[in-house]
Amino acid sequence: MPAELPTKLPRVSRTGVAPRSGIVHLGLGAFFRAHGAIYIEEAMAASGGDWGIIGVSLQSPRMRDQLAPQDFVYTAQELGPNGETLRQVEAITDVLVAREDPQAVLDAMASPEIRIVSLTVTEKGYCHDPASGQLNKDHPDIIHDLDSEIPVSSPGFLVRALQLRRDTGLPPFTVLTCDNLPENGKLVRNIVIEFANLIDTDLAKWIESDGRFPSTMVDRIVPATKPEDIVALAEKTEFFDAAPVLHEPFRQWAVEDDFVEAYGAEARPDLAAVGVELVQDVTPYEHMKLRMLNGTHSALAYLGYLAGYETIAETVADPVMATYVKSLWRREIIPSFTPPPEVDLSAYASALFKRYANPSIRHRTWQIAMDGSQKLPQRILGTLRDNLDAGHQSPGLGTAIAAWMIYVGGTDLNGAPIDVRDPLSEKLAALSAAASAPGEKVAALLGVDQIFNQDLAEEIGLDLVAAYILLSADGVRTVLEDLA
Ligand code: CS2
Repeated sequence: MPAELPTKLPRVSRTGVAPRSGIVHLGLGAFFRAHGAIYIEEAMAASGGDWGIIGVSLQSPRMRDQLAPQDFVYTAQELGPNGETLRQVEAITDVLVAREDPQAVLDAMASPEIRIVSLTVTEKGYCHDPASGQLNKDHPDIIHDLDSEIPVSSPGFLVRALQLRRDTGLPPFTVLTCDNLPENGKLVRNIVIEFANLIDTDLAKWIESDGRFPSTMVDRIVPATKPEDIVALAEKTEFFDAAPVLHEPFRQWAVEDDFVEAYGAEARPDLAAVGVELVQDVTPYEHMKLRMLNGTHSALAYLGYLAGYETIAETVADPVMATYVKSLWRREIIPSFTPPPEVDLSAYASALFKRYANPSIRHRTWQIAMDGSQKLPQRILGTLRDNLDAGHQSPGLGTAIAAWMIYVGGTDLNGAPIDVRDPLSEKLAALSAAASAPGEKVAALLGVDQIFNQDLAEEIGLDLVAAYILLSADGVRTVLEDLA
């Protein structure tokens, strides 16, 4: 039974004057509202500046409908292991719904006061091929957008809005991607320039010379808000907030300090004043975070789900799973990359374990398991590749991939159906179903070249078949115990 929302209580409301907008944010989900929006609000409080945020939902009107009646303010509930704190976030000034009114979104992005367009559109929102990083020109939204001035995809919105700015003599905005992708700035830059080249080569040249696409590493665990959370918060505050966010205390944001020069000191909020690490090169931070956090998150999501655990905290409360994830860090992930300067990776791993174990954060394995086809390359396959090149095996990561293969087959180890959410879910399920023996299933899934580099697929195939068979026959815990 879904919890009944306390709609009769007074709504949360704005306490001050709304800031003037300087940012358009594409993909206004819980993560950005619990991370970037809070940093930006704090930066405005510390050093001023007009950095209010116009949020854009690309598809659904839900966020706008929830936030508009409360003047776009919402509560951020920080859940520590021993207690919680509440704050009201007032940095969002408006929410637009691209599907309903794409022109309003373009107009906002092309207006002179906007100097940054930030994004959390998830991995699949870039419409690229995860294995190669290139724009996927066969993507239906890209086919549509190349042919129409009114876009539906995020690359389409970025390019068409930049085109409008160029045509009106404005400098470009800085594109600030906040998705968990490796070298995310470079990736979105390539995608935008590739797209622009297909519609207007002069535009592509202008973006290449004047556009700025800093890479970023973002980190904060933000589980999806559930109806029960909304009810519990209302009982505490006696106000109704239709869209609160729940998050852990930890946060980190490393950003390359490379914003559009034409705006001078007005090019970005004073992020350094609020603890954002402004760096020359974010790559080592991204490696660390994507491999150590997101890589193990995905491994625990598939294995934890198949072992019957609902959340990450429940998963790592099982000593077998705890030993598994600690040994993944020590034996397979830490040796695979060069850390950022002065970072102790063992300490980072211990801190991650405590974050996972925080029982107040109910982060579902099923939520993290979503979109695995878009996540595996940067979270797990790169680590595997580097280990193979260094002559090391990665049995723990191999077992995680085998678990993903069972998961996307759509049936758990007890024969129950799994609600698989992934842009390739139909294809993956069909490939798995068409093969009968485990060896054929593994081979068919490894053949999906949007995910797997085929040289790598060949090298890891036999180990994956063994892991797939063992997981299916003995179950997750026995296999992980034997790995220890
Ligand atoms: C998670 C991330 O859902 C997922 O795939 O791994 O959202 C993770 O919680 C964040 O990247 C933490 O910063």
